[in-house]
Amino acid sequence: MTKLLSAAAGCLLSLAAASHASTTTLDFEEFAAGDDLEGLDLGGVTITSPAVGVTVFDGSSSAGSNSGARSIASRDIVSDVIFTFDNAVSFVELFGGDGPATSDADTWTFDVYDAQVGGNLLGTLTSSPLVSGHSSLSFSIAGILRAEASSTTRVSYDDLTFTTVSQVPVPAAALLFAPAAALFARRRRRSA
Ligand SMILES: [Ca+2]
Ligand SMILES: [Ca+2]
Repeated sequence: MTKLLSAAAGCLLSLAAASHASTTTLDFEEFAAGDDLEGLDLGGVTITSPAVGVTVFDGSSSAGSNSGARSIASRDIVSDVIFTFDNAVSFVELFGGDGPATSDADTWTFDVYDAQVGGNLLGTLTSSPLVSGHSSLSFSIAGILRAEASSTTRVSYDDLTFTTVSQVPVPAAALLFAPAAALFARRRRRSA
């Protein structure tokens, strides 16, 4: 019986240490051009542009898109767009750029931080100049809680992908284990 108990405990403890990675991509296709996304939690991430707000653009306009017919940007298309994650992510990728009818060469910068507000800069990347279309920048770094996209030219952003790694909390496993342990203890007392 004791061996059985330790086996059960070992199984639960290994469950407690297990991690589960889930990857989400937001392509913004479910929105209509002009939709206000400022401050909305889109399922694990909240998007903001503090001065002007974030909106959905028609991908067939000069804003362009990487996927489908929709992209996002700040309302003035030049202000920073901030992605705040509910939980730390270990991977984040974003596409930035504009439509095929434009002639300016766009570069954009992607910064990642270890806190939802303030914190330390974990990494920064700047795209190569691109006249039309979107280019991706990505990070594989543990503990990203915020990403910021910026450009000095008019660009839109599309196809945000992020991976959240969640740990099964030990207290939850302990709660599962506690009633079983009490039951075993009671049975042992009765049989003794
Ligand atoms: Ca899209
Ligand atoms: Ca351009």
